Amino acid sequence: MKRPILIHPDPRLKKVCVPVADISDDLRILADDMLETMYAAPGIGLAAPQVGILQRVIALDCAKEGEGDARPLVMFNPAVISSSDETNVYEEGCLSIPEQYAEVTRPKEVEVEWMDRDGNAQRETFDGLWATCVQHEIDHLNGKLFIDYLKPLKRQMITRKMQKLKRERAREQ
Ligand code: K1U
Ligand code: ZN
Repeated sequence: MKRPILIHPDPRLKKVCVPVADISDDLRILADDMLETMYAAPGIGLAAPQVGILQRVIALDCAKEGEGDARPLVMFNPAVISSSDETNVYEEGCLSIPEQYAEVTRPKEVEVEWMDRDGNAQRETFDGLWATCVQHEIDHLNGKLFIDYLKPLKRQMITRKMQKLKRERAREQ
C-alpha cells in the first residue's frame, strides 16, 4: 500500500527516530509499503519518518534504469561505520521537499551496517549515488534534511516555498 509522504516543514521530520527491536510482520509491511511509495513517487530512497513512522527504517534503490536489474534495499537500524576522507558533491532532492534541489558535499564512500528483513546483520561499502542516498536517508532518521547543509537564507527560501505549497495543497482538498 502506498503511504502519503510528509512535506517539510513538519515536526515529525525533525525528530530522532528510535531503533527497531525485532523484525515483526508489521515492520515487513512497512518495508513493502515504503518501497511501493518510493517507486511510485518516483524516488531513489525513502525514510520511515517521511511516512510518519518514527523508527529507524530506510528503503533505497539507486540502480540506474536500463543498467541492469532493480536492487530494492530495506535497512533496519542502518549505521555508517566508516566514511572516506574523499568527498563528492551531488545535487540532491527530497520527496519531502518537492522540486527543490541543491548541491550537498558528503563522503564519497561509506561502509554501512544494518539488519535486513530476516533479522540478519549486513555490512556493505557504497559509493557514487548509493553512498549519497544512504547518507541522505540516515540523516532523515536523525531529523536532518539536505537543506540543513545549506546557508540559512537559501534554507529559509526553500522552507517558505514549501509552506506556500502546503497551503495550496490544503486549499485543493
Ligand atoms: O529521501 C528522499 O527524500 C528521497 C530522495 C533521495 C535522494 C535523492 C537525491 C540525492 C540523495 C537522496 C529522492 O529520491 S528525490 C527524487 C530523485 O532523486 C529521483 C527521482 C526519480 C529518478 C531519479 C531520481
Ligand atoms: Zn529526503
